[in-house]
Amino acid sequence: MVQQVTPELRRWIVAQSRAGFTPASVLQAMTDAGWDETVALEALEATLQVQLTPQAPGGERVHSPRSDLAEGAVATATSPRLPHPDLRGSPHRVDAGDRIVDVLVTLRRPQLVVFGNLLSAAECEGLIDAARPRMSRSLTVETQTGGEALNADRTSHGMFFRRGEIELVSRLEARIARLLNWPVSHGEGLQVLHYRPGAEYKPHYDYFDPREPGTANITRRGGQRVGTLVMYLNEPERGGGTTFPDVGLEVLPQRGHAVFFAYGQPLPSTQTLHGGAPVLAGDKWVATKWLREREFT
Ligand code: PD2
Ligand code: ZN
Repeated sequence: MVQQVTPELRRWIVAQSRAGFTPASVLQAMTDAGWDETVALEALEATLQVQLTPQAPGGERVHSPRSDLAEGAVATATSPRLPHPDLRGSPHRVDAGDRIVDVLVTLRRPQLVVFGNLLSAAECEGLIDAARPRMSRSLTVETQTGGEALNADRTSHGMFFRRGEIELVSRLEARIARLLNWPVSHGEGLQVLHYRPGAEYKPHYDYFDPREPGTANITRRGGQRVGTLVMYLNEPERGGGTTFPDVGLEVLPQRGHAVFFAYGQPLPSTQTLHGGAPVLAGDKWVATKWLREREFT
């Protein structure tokens, strides 16, 4: 369903809040009325300038606002289109064009899927071999300035392939585009990261913070990031999981597997805070594909 936050909806949210209903109960009324939870949260956060986390299923509700969301307000509602695998009918495997990929775990919030066998062992080796001679200490995008800088929170080494730079990269980009229903043109170049023992990537969001002065410049090319695919190219002996602290999830690296998550808005309510836990033994190689709203040139 296409859902869009209308002025009528905003007025309704403000009225419910003035009537003394808690944001959590207003959220519940909106989801009861058929609103997508992500869209409802974003509308609430934007209208009331609060930050919310959704109630756990079965969570207690003290009292409810009137569920009189104007039909007119609901009818034009839209959620932004996001990269996503087609999981209608709960398939265990999905067709990614040149490869059948396993669906291992799905989560609604954050919107997340763990895939198995997205890459073959030979493809993982091929990416590491092609990346190895070009590795240097990872930089992070500085949203203060729009530039890049060394960051103590990120102790991996990395490099970027240009889109389509080698046949292997093109093949993987086409597979990812088909899997996530998002055009190759909307993806950044593939990044390869190498973590040695002790290296980590502290929890962060992959979207660019709209409040930072450098963000307007960064998003001129392709708009915001809306999704991340982290592909595991090897398996460290211990540690090195990708963690999602808001939901207590850790995805452990296995060669050829991947974790994908999407974020419709650059907001913490997407619960996409994530990090790379310290590698305790062995080393860890990943390839990350970031997806943008629009064509990334
Ligand atoms: O290597 C990871 O597990 C990891 C964790 C958090 C990678 C990224 N973020 C990233 O590339 O954005
Ligand atoms: Zn990240």
